[in-house]
Amino acid sequence: MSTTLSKFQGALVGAVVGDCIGAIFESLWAKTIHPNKVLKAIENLETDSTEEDHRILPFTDDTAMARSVAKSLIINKGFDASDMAERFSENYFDEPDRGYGGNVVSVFSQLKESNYEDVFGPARKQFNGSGSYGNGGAMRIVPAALFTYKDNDPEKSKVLVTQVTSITHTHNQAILGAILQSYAIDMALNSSNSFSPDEMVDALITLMKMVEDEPKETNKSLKESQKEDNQKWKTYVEKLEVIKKYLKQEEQPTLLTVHTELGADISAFESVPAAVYSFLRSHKDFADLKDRNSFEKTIIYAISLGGDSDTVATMAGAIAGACYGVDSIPISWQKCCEGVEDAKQFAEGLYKLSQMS
Ligand code: F2R
Ligand code: MG
Ligand code: MG
Ligand code: MG
Repeated sequence: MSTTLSKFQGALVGAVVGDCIGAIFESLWAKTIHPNKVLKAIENLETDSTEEDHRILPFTDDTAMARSVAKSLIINKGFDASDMAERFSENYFDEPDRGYGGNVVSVFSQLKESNYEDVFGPARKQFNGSGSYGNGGAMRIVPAALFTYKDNDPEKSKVLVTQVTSITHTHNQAILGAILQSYAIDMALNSSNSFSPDEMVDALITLMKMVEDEPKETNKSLKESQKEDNQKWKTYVEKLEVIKKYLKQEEQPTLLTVHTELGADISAFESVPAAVYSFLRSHKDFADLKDRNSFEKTIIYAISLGGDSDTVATMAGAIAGACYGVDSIPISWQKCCEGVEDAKQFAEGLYKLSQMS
């Protein structure tokens, strides 16, 4: 298999296993989860996978929406807003119990009512016009990152990510979070296993500085909305600077420090940086996880941060899988997660498109 195809499959399968395994813990909304507890659940899964009638962990909304993004991009060979909106909405009405966010479901209803003609209107109207700042855009963005990989152009990537996200999420924090997640996946696709975490975070800071400094035409600006929300953090760049500081420390911060400073909740601003850090931090050693590879460490660490564990793990898994390739994802995990084979097919479809001129 070509390295690029392995990385495409790694990104999509990594996202699926992060979602399915992370979802075991999502409903706890814990501040942190002891890594031994996560490891125990994973060991049970690994033992279980040897049984013929082993259990299958269901995927949640994170994967359901990523599948729609992948299918729509592949079938249309590009972005078709109405088609993607219809897939999101129809999928939700077919399987409403996948654990969707509390408010995004009203966007699906309004999209259906408009017969997918007013594609961006319903999302814009959310939360009195400020749009959703949830991580629902970032959690599903991996197929868009794979689609724009061949262009090697952050500007093109940003445009597609903004379009795909804005069908449901128009708040700047949601869009910028999806852009950061997409840039991290793209860098991982372009990295070897021996990449430098310090250099990667510097490169992300450079890219996000450019994006965050741009004047915003639609919606409220990030600064305005944050003034209203009275949030402690101003920009994604500041969060990336915190990650840079962590990586330089001899001892990495505690889970609680990371949970508190970077966040691990349902907002994009308080979850995408945690996913990026989970990936970068797992390039280093963990005292208790010596026999686990960097992909496995990424997932275990991301879930241990607690909070929105399926979503932090799906985003971290996408980045790690894009870096280390599909062979880094244990077969036992792949066997136990719903939607892995489909993810491989979507990766092939996106890979074929990336090979066309
Ligand atoms: N929601 C969950 N998990 C809980 C499962 C509940 C489920 N009904 C069940 O028990 O079966 N997980 C999923 O939601 C996250 C992604 O959410 P998304 O797509 O961003 O949803 P939404 O509704 O747009 O936003 C989520 C909540 O964030 C708050 N919020 C967003 N923007 C806001 C704003 N501008 N002002 C105030 N609040 C805002 C609201 O509370 C929204 O309901 C992922 O974790 C996914 O796994
Ligand atoms: Mg979910
Ligand atoms: Mg590139
Ligand atoms: Mg979640």
